[in-house]
Order: sequence, then C-alpha cells, then structure tokens
Amino acid sequence: MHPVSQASAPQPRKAFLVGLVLGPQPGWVIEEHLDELAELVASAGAQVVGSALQRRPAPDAATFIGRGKAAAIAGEAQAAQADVVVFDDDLTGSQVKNLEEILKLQVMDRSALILEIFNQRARSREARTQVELAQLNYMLPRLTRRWGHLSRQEGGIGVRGGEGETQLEADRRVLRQRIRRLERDLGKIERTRAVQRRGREGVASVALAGYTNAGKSTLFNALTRAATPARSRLFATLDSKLRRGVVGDGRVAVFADTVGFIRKLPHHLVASFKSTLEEVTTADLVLHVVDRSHPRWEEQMRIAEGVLADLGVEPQRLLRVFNKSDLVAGEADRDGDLWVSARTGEGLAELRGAVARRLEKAGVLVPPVTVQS
Ligand SMILES: Nc1nc2c(ncn2[C@@H]2O[C@H](COP(=O)(O)OP(=O)(O)OP(=O)(O)O)[C@@H](O)[C@H]2O)c(=O)[nH]1
Ligand SMILES: [Mg+2]
Repeated sequence: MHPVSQASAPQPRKAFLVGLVLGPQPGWVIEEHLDELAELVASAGAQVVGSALQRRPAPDAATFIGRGKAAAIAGEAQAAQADVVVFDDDLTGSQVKNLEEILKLQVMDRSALILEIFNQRARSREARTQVELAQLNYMLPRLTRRWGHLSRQEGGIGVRGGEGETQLEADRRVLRQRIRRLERDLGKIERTRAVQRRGREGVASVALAGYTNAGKSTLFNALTRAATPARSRLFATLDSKLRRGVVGDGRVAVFADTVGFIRKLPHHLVASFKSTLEEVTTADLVLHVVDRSHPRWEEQMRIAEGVLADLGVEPQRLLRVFNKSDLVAGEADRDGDLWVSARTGEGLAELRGAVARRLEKAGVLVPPVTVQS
C-alpha cells in the first residue's frame, strides 16, 4: 500500500515498532528513538502494541534487519495483533516488499509515517500541494514494490519489455506528470507569497521555528494574542501563519508560526515545504523555540539548528528561546539564556525586549524615540 491510500485507512491501527542498533551505537539511544517513533505513531492516530530491537554491524541489503530476526518479529507482531510494522529508518522498495512477505503484515518506514501525519494535518491548498508532492517523490523510486510479480526485472539484466514493465513505466510517467503539475502550482503559490512579502516591506519579520511540539504555536499566540490551535501532538502546524505582534515599546513586527522539525525529517518534505519554510529563510530574525523540559532537548536543539543551517539561516539571524520554563523547576544556570513560558507568560516581556534589540541591530527596526529633557 502506498502513502496516499494509507491516509484514508480506518483508524486506529495497531503498530509494531522495529529499530536497528548499528555497530557500536549504544542501545539506549535507539530505545529513545523508538520512544519518539511511538509518539509519531500515536500522532498518526495508531496504537503501539509492541517493539523490537536488533543489533547488527550493518543493515541487511535485502531485509534491513536479519532474515531470522524478521521471522521472529513476524510471530511477535502477529501475536500482538499488529496490522502494521513500522521501521525507525528508511527502507528501500525491495526491503519493504521482502519484509512484507516475511512478516505477512504491512510494512512502513519512518518517512512514510511522517508523510502520513503531514497528509492528515494538511488543510490549506498550499500544505496539501506540498504534502502530495513529497509523497509522490517518495513513491517514485519505490514503485517497483507494487509490482511484485515483476521482481525478475530488478535482477534480470537485459530483461526488457513485457506487459508489466510497460505498466510500471506508464505509472512512473503519470507520477512524473503529476509532480510537474504540483511543482507548477507551488511556483504560483510562491509568487503570490513573494508579492505579499513585498507588501510587508518596511515591517520587521520574526519567524518561530524549532522541533515539533516545542511550543511554537503557543508562543506565537502569546506574542500576537491570536488563536492558532496549539495541541500536544506532533506536527499540529503545517502552514505558516502570519500575525502582527508588539516587540518593544509598542513597535510592531510580523510574526510567522511554522511547521516543526524532527530527527530524520524526510528530505522530500523539506524540499516540498520550501514555500512554507520561506517565512523562515526570509525572516529578519528566527526565534529558535526549544522545549527545555523535554528529556532530549539538547538533541532536538541540535537537529533543529542543523535544519536551520541547511535552510541558510545564519547564526546572526538566530535567537534561541528556552520554552516551558514552568516545567523546569530550580534549573541552576539560567544566566545568559532566554527562558520563557508561553503558557504562563513568564519571560515574555524580556523576550519582546530581546527581539526588539536584535531587530534594531539588524537595522530593520527603528529605535524608540527618546525624549530629551
Ligand atoms: N507547560 C507548558 N506547556 C507548553 C508551553 N508551551 C507550549 N506548551 C504545550 O506544548 C504542546 C505543544 O505546543 P504547540 O504550541 O502546539 O507546539 P508547536 O511547536 O507549535 O508544535 P507543532 O506545530 O506540532 O510543531 C501543547 O500541549 C502546549 O500547550 C509552556 O510554556 N509550558
Ligand atoms: Mg504549531
């Protein structure tokens, strides 16, 4: 089954999780990653019914985990009444096909899961177009697996022609056409956004970015007193929302709330969400919101900063904000860092002041008029 049709599958499905521990990697790292995978599964509306880890020096080319381990997991997953087995890493089309044969269950990789969540969340035309584009780009190299009876063409050098291969090529052509169409649509949306941005010229822009669930939308609401749904689920926000907010001394900036990041974010998604993420790449200042109460906050911070660097956000345009301070009691060293609670409002005045100073420094916000006495 491919991601497009998965989105309409009846919920909740029961998921069995599988992680691979490579070489000297400590097992606890993978267990933490499986915890996050479980959060993703829950965010997709499915239920986790079990999990398994395997340690190997390298992934198996044909089955990712070992064939024997796969057979063992088949028993465990079926006993747990799972109907889908979710792998924490990306699988090739043939690995999915081989695993589905052994497991006798639907197999999904991490990217397919994230794409499914995005597909469930996408509302606006822009978000829907971007998600569909990412899904098609994900499917294109994996199309072969839907044509299992044609497996000879994967190994068989010189085997060409035949009904099935024509069908596969026709499928690919249709996909490519649709991809070009979506790219054209997105181009149009991007141009509209660029025009809107020009209309905002002269007004300083501040984008909120960071790991999913860090509290970006809650902070955006607090800074702009808007009502953007903030929910404790991953990827609640897919569109960038724009609203005016006061920074310091009554001066105004345009704030943008954006889509969250995650470890191993499928690169098709980042590429497809270019127009949404343009609010980040073009902002005068990017507030990097970190959920400081999260047990893996440092890893999440590193990942988000990596994505921001990939997007071309220079360090001088970044301002790191430690959010959810209300959940971090008695933290010894808060000096030098910006701590806020978007929920209680603690630290918001300081944040507004810091934003204003940074925007002034960047030359996009005029200093307040001071009356000489
Ligand atoms: N205790 C506490 N909870 C917070 C704070 N800020 C946000 N939250 C909660 O954290 C959860 C996620 O908040 P969101 O604002 O939706 O997070 P987000 O970064 O926009 O998430 P995505 O859009 O999914 O990437 C919600 O349940 C919020 O109520 C805070 O300062 N303190
Ligand atoms: Mg949000």
